[in-house]
Amino acid sequence: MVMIKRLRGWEVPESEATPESIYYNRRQILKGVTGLTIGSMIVSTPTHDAHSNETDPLITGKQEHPPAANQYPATRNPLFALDRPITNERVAATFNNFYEFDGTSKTTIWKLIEHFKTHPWRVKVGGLVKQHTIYDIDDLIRRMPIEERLYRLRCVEAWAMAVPWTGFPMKKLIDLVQPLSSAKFVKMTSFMDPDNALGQKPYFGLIPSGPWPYTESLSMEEATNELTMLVSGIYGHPLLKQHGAPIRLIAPWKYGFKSIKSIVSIEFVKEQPSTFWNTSMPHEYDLIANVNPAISHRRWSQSSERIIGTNDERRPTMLYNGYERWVSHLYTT
Ligand SMILES: Nc1nc2c(c(=O)[nH]1)N[C@H]1C(S)=C(S)[C@@H](COP(=O)(O)O)O[C@H]1N2
Ligand SMILES: [Mo]
Repeated sequence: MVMIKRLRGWEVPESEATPESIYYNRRQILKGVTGLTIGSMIVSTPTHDAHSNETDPLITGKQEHPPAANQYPATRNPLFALDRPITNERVAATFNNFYEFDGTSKTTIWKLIEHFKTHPWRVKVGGLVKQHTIYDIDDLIRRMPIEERLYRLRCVEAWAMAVPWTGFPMKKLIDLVQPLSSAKFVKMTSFMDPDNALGQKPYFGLIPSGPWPYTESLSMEEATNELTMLVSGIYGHPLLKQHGAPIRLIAPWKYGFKSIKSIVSIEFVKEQPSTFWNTSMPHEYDLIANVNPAISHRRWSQSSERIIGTNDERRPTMLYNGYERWVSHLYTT
């Protein structure tokens, strides 16, 4: 049992899950399949124009019916400046964690995602809240003040990127639906579609998966923090499916796994809910999961991070991923 559990892709750090030799072979394979010069793309200095309003036509994953498509690009909020270059869009779009589609590789998601249906899409808001509502995704985004923000994203596996997200503060939705004072946590749930998302089958080969659907949770204080966004776009256009279309969370001071993709339900609850990671691996992924260089993962250090899209540049990990100013008052340690 323990042996089998140790084999699961998400239980090994990225450096072990994707040894360099395999990584470079994959680059060759990608090159063969698409005809792209992926080698130069991966090591190039990012120069992407975040406001191009166009997705690279060679990247699969475009939504067939992107919601509120004419709202892009949105105005960039200058408050959220980066300390590093924006990651090249192709790098970000071809290196993903999305276990619903493949729990063993990050470089296959963009090729497995075409049959994922993101339209029609509704988001149900319920639980301890005055306005129980089912939003059509197009209506929801049009009702909200969308803006662009440059944020760092740090995966618990110690890779990091920095991208322009488009979305709205989660607080705007919370203000609209009016949670009751008894609501202490927000529980978010992703879609369930094992026919198109093969990772949701109970086993990948012999390796058990789940518990599906993917769920995540924030405290009300975290959910209403200025940084917390519901995101519908990236690089100045609607989200690609591999990034969690049509709507996902971004909480940039927490490890990436908290930023749940392709949300179908937002529920206000009294007790802290269980989550995908905390249920499947309680010893390795805690519920809070704030980025912290001083707290090692059980099997690897978190003191530095690898910047994807560079020639393996490493940077020191920052407490709260550099967002201390916004969130340190929420925590005692
Ligand atoms: N539904 C769902 N959301 C998810 C995941 C997932 O597997 N399923 N992976 C998480 C992890 S581990 C990370 S690091 C980020 C990756 O986001 P990206 O692929 O857009 O970079 O998404 C998070 N959200
Ligand atoms: Mo992650």
